[in-house]
Amino acid sequence: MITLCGFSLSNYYNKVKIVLLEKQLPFEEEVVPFTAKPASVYAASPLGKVPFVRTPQGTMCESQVICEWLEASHPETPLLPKDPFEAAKVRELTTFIELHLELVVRELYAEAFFGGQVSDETKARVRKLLDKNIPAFKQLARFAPFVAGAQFTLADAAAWATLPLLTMATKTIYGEDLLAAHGIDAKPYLKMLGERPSVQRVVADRKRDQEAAKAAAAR
Ligand SMILES: N[C@@H](CCC(=O)N[C@@H](CS)C(=O)NCC(=O)O)C(=O)O
Repeated sequence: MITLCGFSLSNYYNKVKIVLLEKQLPFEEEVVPFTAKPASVYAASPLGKVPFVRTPQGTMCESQVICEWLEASHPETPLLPKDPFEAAKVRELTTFIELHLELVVRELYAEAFFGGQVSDETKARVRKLLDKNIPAFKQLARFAPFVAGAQFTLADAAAWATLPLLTMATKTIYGEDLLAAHGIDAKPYLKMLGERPSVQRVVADRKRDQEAAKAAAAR
């Protein structure tokens, strides 16, 4: 049995969870605290980041590595095309989503979501990168109807986890949704993904955990 470790507020955790659900693999979940993580977390994930998995063969961290391992070990529900070139194109798009969008916009999260502050210098630097990287992503993305083409792939799990955060963070920090500003209307695409049972389960679990955290904070 696979144990997915992390928390439901994490976009990377939810990406892996969607892949597990899409593949209809049995798994358990283990909640990892935000702070004061026990040594067992660092033993599995040296930077203390989530998600990571516990498996009968050992532990593994880095969400995309986990997704690739799930794909290779359970090819019966494929989330990558059979053709190596087409599969590489899906990986190319996933890399753009995570490296050139998520990792860039992540620098805004402290202020956009967690009540912290981000310097004007960082905001300007991130803005400049996003103004370059979003059109680059647009060039590769297909939305036909899935982000890499006709089939749901690993790239959709990444896009579902990232695009709403990009919209929310840039709206809060710059007063405009930079995806929309660069001509990407992700709403119909995200609505379509929202109809999938895998996504509905992830959204419901996140809502449950957010409400429980709110209730605990009010106590
Ligand atoms: N490249 C990593 C990124 C994971 C990541 O940044 N996770 C965040 C939660 S979304 C985290 O654990 N942050 C806490 C920390 O860095 O201590 C992956 O794909 O798994």
